[in-house]
Amino acid sequence: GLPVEAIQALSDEYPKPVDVHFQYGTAGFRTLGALLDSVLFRVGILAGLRSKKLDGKVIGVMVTASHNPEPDNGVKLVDPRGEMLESSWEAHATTLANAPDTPAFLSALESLVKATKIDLSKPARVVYARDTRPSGGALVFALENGFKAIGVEARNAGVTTTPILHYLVKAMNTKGTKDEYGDDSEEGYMQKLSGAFKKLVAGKAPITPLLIDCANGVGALAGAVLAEHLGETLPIILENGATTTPGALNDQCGADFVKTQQKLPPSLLSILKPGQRACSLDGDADRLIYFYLDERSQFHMLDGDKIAALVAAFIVALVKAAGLEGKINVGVVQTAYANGASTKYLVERLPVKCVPTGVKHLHHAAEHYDVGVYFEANGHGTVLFSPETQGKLASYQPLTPAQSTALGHLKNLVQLINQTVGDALSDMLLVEVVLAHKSYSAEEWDSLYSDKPNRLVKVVVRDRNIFKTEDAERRLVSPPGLQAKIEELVRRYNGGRSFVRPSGTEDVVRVYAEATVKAQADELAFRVAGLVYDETGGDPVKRPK
Ligand code: G16
Repeated sequence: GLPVEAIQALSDEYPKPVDVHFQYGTAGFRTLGALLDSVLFRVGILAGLRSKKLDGKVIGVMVTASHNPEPDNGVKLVDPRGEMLESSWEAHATTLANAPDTPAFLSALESLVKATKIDLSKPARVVYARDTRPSGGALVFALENGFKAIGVEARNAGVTTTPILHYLVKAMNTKGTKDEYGDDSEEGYMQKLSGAFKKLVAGKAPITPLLIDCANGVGALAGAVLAEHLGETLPIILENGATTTPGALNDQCGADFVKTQQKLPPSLLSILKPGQRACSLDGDADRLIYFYLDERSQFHMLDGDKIAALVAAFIVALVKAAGLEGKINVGVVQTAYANGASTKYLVERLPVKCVPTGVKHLHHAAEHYDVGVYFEANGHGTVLFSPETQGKLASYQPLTPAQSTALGHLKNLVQLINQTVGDALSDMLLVEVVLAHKSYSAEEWDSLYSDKPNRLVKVVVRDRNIFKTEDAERRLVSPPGLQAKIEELVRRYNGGRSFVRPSGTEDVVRVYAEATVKAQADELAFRVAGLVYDETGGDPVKRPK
């Protein structure tokens, strides 16, 4: 049975805050760090049970709130292959987190063990890490007490990026098998990525320095180690690396700032030179947005859609050059946030699918292709090579030296790309490889297609849960009547498109709008936000900025 006494004694130290409802959503549990102690303790136990359920396979636990403000924090579980927690367990996580007191928590645990038929005599193994948030240390302590309560063999991966934690989970679970993913250490990750990168750019012209905005987060630490491994092959300039300055994380910098504000982080104003390539990471380094200033010092952003277009076209060309056309099919997965111009560019070349926001949706859809390229417009994404595709690449006999070269590149891409989850550092190296192969400047890459002007705003509403969507979040079904009003408005704008969805990570509703002209996109977004506000407004209310 469960170690009831051990759990009881520790659980009483972590009472659930009253009047708070926790939900395991798109990005795990996420809210103010100060509210999360009990959740972390309980997640420690849950992770142990998940591992026992999977016969002692290693489960990952990441403590982060990624792109959200510094006072927020969160926790997400990683399944044995380095992927997001299986969705049926999200509900179990939510149930455990909301048990009002220790007896209720214990009985929820008993039900879980029974319902999912967990053999408690199995071992439990977990690897865990956190980002640089000030609340992280105390939350990890609560997590560790959860491990103690249920008897987990736990490995502390310290302060590191979300994608590195995912890598570690997969590496630990494949260690010593024929599918070994890499050495199960941060050093192993760095060597795998930098080794593949060096092979892929060998013989290409020297690469000019790349500036990285680290969002004052954990990407600065990992970025510094990666820069050392890359040396001269990719000169890196790290900016916004103030990981210990209170309030600095994601503030006026980072991938989410650049994407939503569509402007340069002010801290880079006097640093970035026209023509120079730069990119921003987010708070846990799983998102990536590129940008540059043109000769007139005008800002241009290259978001997740532009990355998908660049990378998908490159892989299609390599597959063809290797003589594998028709044998390996490449497809792309996007969400409703994908810029209309990117979707148009892609559907003319490849199969494209649209799914709801959240990496797990994109990841699963991408698994249906031989090579699945998935990116959210916000810069979160990766490329998946199916096991069959990897088998084909391994056994294929090229007929010409040119085919052999292309095949080699494809095999190295499999090593370079973090296939467990979107990874800003791995994606950055991928972009740099394509640019080096095509001798593209940021400006040339940007010219693949022109983004349609767009605007993203948020509306604080009393209850975001009344907003329900369908058709991959492109249409609202609730509150009733609102969708018709939105469509009525959209029709009045040239090239107009707009949709509304509740955020999965913040207490807000998001409104996205596109139009042929920027001022019209802005106006459409504000008017739709106005509709949302009128429908649901009340206190607490902030007019959208
Ligand atoms: C998380 C998810 C992303 C998703 C984003 C959406 O990002 O991992 O897949 O796009 O949330 O946020 P919202 O639902 O608030 O619009 P991250 O980078 O915060 O982990």
